[in-house]
Amino acid sequence: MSEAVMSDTVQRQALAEELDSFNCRVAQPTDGPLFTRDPQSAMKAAHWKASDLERLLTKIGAKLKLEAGGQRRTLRLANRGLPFGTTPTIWASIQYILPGEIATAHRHTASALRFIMKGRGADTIVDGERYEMNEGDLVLTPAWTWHDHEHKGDEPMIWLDVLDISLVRSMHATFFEGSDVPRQAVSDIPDRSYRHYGSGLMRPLNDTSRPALNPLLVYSAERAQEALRLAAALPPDPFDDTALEYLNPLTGDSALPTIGTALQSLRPGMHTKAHRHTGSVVYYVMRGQGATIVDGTTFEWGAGDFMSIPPWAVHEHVNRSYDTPAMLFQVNDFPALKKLGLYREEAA
Ligand code: GTQ
Ligand code: FE2
Repeated sequence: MSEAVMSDTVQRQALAEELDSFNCRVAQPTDGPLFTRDPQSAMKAAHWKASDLERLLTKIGAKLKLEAGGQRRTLRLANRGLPFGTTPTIWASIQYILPGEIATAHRHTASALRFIMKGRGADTIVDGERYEMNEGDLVLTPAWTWHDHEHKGDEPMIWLDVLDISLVRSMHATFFEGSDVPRQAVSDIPDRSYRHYGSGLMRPLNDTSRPALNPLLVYSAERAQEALRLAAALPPDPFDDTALEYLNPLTGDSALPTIGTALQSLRPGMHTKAHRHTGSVVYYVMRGQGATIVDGTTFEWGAGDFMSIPPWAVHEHVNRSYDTPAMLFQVNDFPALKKLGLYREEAA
């Protein structure tokens, strides 16, 4: 058969095979476009109701045992549009720990945080510092820090875990190490970071910390909520009302380099303006009653609910109460996007 009568398909196939043998290719008609005009996220907006989560947590508490090797008992907040993760970058899970249990020591390159939802009497050790975990506290386990948790109280305890696992995975930078001992040794000064940096106002003179690593590991509910209360008396931001970000007190950057954390309050009767931005958000409703409208879908929420907002989805928030503020904790991936020059936002 001469070249001239070869079908286009056969020629194309032959070319593809030749290129492939050199680890090269040209665009094929079956390929999707290289670029889209704006982000086309496969992630779907989602809503988890407190009553469902409570029932499911009790169920996994009865059915799943904690074992050595660094396993945790968690309910992962999944997304129907994604093969993995709560958002394209973040895994959020609810950890359920029973009195007397130990979640044994390990470390990983994924950055992590805990936000305490319910209960008291558990503590966590992070690189030798020990912190009691109480409702509303934010505790960090920056990348590659050792951490373990023990529950010494007498009621089940639950907290939100957030890790940038999807981001770290996409960069093929996953490392994990389990410890030989269930719990780490605690250093002579078990709360050094809080004593030095916890005010958020001062730092040690002649500080020798490496500023890229946040030296502060715990943000108490009391101090964070007092800051929010003060800021909530100011005029509202049109899109977020009052939202304060937890920060690294040495650099003024976000508390973790990739994951953003914020406490938000919506004043009574507030209905924010709609906007959209790159980056994904997971919300936990601490108190109040309201609604979030995401790309035309309305999620009616109450205390204990979770919601997730996909990248570039138009969203607005409503406080349904005319006398009580609503308070929400959010995690997002804005710090990662900003560092890469990918953060954008616009009013709807
Ligand atoms: O508590 O260390 O939900 O390593 C997922 C991975 C919790 C933890 C999670 C973890 C942890
Ligand atoms: Fe962990």
